[in-house]
Amino acid sequence: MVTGVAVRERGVAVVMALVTVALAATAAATMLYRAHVWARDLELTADAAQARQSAVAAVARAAEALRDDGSRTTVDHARSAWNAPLSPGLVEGGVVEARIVEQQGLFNLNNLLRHGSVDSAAVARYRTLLTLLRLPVELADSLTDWMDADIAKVSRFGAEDEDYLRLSPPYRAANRPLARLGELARVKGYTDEVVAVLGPFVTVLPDGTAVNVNTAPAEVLAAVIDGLTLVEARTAVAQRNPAYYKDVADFRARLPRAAELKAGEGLVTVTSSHFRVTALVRRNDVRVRTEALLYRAQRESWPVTVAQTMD
Ligand SMILES: [Ca+2]
Repeated sequence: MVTGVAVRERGVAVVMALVTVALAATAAATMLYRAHVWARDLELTADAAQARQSAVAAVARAAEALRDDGSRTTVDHARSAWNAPLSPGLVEGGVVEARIVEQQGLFNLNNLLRHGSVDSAAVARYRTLLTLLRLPVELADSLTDWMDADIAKVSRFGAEDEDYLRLSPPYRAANRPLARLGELARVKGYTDEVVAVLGPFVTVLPDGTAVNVNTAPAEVLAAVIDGLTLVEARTAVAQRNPAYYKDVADFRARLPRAAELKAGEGLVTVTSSHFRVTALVRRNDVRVRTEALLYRAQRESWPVTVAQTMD
């Protein structure tokens, strides 16, 4: 005869067994899930590692393209072989979009210093560029102060430690050449709006670089060549396509009012030594973006990586 107590005990036992089974199932599921997540993490780690390798390979491929073109040609212009996208699928292990962006058509902000001292002629050219871009010329003062070694303001529009230390969080002026374009955001007056207008015309390279007249926008040409108007600079830009400037003498000869205008010695060139390489690698769910500044010392030499970021 089965008593009520026995039924209850059996019932409890059944429930316990069910709970145990359920717990075991949950534990198994959890372990499976963890194993899955772990495997996924491993996959992601492997994808990320391979994507980074592909990004490094893309930069090496760009360096090779620059060396190849440099050893075959004597001039750099918009239709140079390096100015084509490096085709996707070039590098194993994912989709790669890579591109070489020539830098010497741009106004090098580090030219404001020459061997560590302020180059007032270069600052004047920068003011011209700011004017042509309809930006406040006072931006030249705050950038000069940011870069010059001293802590005395060049004008009331400048800014040094005393100004930046009042900010929250406080920081100091760099008092050295710019390390990267993004640094402008720390300089007085360089708002997002200003940088959006200025950015396409400027670059950050080691000091003392000349502007490539075959790649520079009209605004940059008009800024670096004393007396050249923006309209004349636009004509100079139109003239180089399809017939690029073969050398500086060719450029000078084809300038309007050639006799009056001085394309200063060392200020302009028809070749480029500095190139930025951007590469985006996609591999499954992983994305890796790299940007490298390459310096080609001689045309036939292998470019060296001056700076590189990867994220
Ligand atoms: Ca300073």
